[in-house]
Amino acid sequence: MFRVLHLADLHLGYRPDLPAPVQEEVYRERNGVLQAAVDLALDPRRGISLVLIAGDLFDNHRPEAPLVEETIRELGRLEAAGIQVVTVPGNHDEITYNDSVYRREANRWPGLLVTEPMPAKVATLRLNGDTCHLVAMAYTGGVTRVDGPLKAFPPAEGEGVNLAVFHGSLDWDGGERSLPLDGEALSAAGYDYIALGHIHRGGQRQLGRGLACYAGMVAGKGFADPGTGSWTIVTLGDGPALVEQVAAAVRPWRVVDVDVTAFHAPEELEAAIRELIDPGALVQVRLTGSIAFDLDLEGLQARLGHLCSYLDLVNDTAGWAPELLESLAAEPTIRGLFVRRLQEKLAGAAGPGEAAVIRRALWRGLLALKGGCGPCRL
Ligand SMILES: [Mn+2]
Repeated sequence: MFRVLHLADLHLGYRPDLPAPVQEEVYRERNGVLQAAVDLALDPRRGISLVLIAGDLFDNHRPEAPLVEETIRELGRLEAAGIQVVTVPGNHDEITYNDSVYRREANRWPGLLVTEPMPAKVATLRLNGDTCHLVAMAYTGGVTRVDGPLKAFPPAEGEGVNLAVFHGSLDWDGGERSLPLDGEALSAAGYDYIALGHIHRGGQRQLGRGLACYAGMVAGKGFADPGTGSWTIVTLGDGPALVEQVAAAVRPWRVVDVDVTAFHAPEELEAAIRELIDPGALVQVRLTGSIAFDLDLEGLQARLGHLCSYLDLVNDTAGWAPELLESLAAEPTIRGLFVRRLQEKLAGAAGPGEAAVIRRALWRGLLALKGGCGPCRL
């Protein structure tokens, strides 16, 4: 029996889309994820004997020199401690290019660097007394033969544990730039565990007698790609593969939707947002529904922004509440006339695009008529 730390999609070197100085902070923290992984693998209580990196270790094929040095140093710590390490290039850090980090540093890359352009047996390892056969490949543009999902996988060996490592997609829809893998062919090959990279949210699937698993990206890249916040540790060699997720100390990216329809005053909304802000996190609050009061996003940002690492307030509301518009339309004032005119236009709008423009005009116009709002905040 042996244990594996399955890593994928660390995307070292990625700069998140954040304002300075929080961008620099998050960038440094994300790059520290490899060191944290190595510390975890070196912890004797974890009993790890193999570390797999299933692609996209770096965010691009030519990472900055200091980051490359740091990475080689970290992987070298594993090697020095007798822990095997296998690196498979991905699609962000593709080996195809002449100046790819994996071509330039191949001679001193710690452990096994996979360079075979098609699925191949790359090693037989002894891990904690067990024999482990390893199949892997490195997608190489112009060399890897791929015209649809890949099917040519070498069959598993009869004795020992059979492991495969790929950076690719089991559910390829033809649109995305990735290595497509055929699930049935992988089932038929008979591997015990298929360590995958590419799908950042992670996930598992039974394939024949084996288990295919996306480790997922540990530390997030942004609100739309928030990361899993956990490490993937696999126990093999004694029955079916057993996957454990262990919490990682990374800064979370959180998205929360707040329906503003329920609130009657700005103070109520502000109190509700204050309640749901997670202090250590990068937080996006998406406001939805319809609004019964003047929404002052700048004011909210100024008063609440310091409560977390970063606060992104997004106005996804449909506009003013219908009851409010009805009462405004009934006013014998210029504002009443304005609302009535725009409501007529809205009723005759040619399509959703035009309706959205009219709602925006209504929004801006009403704020301007209230006076003092200056250039619209919306
Ligand atoms: Mn990736």
